[in-house]
Amino acid sequence: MSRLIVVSNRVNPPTGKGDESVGGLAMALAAALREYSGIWFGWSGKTTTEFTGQLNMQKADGVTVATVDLEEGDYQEYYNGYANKTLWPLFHYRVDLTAYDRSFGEGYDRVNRRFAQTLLPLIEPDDIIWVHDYHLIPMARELRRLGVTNRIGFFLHIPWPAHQLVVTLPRHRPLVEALFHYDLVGFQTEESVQAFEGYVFNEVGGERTEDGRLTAFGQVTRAAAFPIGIDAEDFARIKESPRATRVYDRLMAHSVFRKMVVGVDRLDYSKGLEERLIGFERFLHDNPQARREVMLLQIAPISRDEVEAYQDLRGRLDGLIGRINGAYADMDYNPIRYLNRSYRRDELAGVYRASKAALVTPLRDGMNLVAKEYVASQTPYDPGVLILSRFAGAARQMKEALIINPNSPEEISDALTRALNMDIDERRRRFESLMDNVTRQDVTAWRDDFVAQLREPTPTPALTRQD
Ligand code: GDG
Repeated sequence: MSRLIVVSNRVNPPTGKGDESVGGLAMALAAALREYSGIWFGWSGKTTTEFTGQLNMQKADGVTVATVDLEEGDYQEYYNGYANKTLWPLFHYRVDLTAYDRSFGEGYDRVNRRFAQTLLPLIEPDDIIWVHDYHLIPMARELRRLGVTNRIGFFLHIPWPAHQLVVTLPRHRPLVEALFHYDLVGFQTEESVQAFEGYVFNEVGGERTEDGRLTAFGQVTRAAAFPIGIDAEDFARIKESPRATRVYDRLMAHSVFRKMVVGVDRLDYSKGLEERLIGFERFLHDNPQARREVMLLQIAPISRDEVEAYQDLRGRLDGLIGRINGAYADMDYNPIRYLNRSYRRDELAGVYRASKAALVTPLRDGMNLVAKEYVASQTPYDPGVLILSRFAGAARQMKEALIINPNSPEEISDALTRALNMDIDERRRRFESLMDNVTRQDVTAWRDDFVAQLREPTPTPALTRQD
């Protein structure tokens, strides 16, 4: 069987069994690499004064990891710059936060070229290569320039935005053209596939081939939706773990007379944290009886704090939470508990289980795995209720959640009222349907589906999968 090479900006394989600090996606990719005896290649997370292209090879828990250091300027232009100040905001519909700086684009192309050159000696003729996310869109083009003819696939973890947003990028054509060097381009949702096709058909006169592929720029590729999932089996294990149970017991002991609502998000403006807090404030305002009874536990580990927009958001959240707590707290009650730190996955499982409802309210999100983790942590005899933004990719699959528009404080407030008063039969019915989706479309199914389709020598028509 051919080997798999996974390429992603950051490489963080688990250090051994039971490593609960690593995310589910990293665990799943590591498992795939063990199965296909492959390599995981990416940036080491370190910077040096000058790029050397020196490969660091390590074997960690059965996975071969190959990393390379970046130059400080690369880090600023490629990572902090084009990836996090240009593509991330734009692809999340935040044109107002998007930096259109030419040097960022140059740094982005340069780093992709450097990654391709560094990876080249490791590639064997039968390997299949799977590139991840918006940091590395030009990777296949750079590899092709170096003569690589292997099958190369790409998966975008964030949304693909509407045509009119893409064209605000000064060099949007080469970016989209770069995707046509892949054999397979995967998106989270059918909506993203359609947005991508909309650009291809309307902006550059591309067409659909008879076998369902796309042709443009004199090239052919295939685009399809592969909704990502969580490692449901692993979550079933960790939610029963002693640490999860300890956290659950501790929270329950403190909330005998209180109902806890949970939010877990990287501190990112795409996650709708301010809108969520304003919605919660509205809920407290509209429901005097809920004051002292309902509290929001918001876990928000700090993310990308070298980028100004993230520092600004943090400041605004501090102010907002201070205001709400100041208005509604009592001597023995605080409506919002706000934690800027991260927790282990088993601890999160305990937190999710102790929460009567989860607020997952991104303004835009490729998928959102927290929504799925919350469901996976519930028990059938007393499941909590998921409140989910219609703008998360997950909303396409998780139709039995309470779907809301996060821009509306009233909708958030009403959904909370409904969730906290929902009878057990309705909660069970919704939970069973959601859980069925979380277990069936898990991360293993996602990964195997993508890899199988990438391996296929003759393409089949793009799949339409919504459920
Ligand atoms: C991108 C896309 C897409 C959070 N806090 C802690 C912690 N987390 C974990 C969660 C979850 C993960 O981080 C976050 O995943 P999301 O999917 O919610 O969001 P992004 O980080 O923005 O991920 C997104 C995803 O890629 C996958 O394709 O779904 O749309 O934006 O697993 O549990 N994990 C730990 N401690 C924390 O405090 N251990």
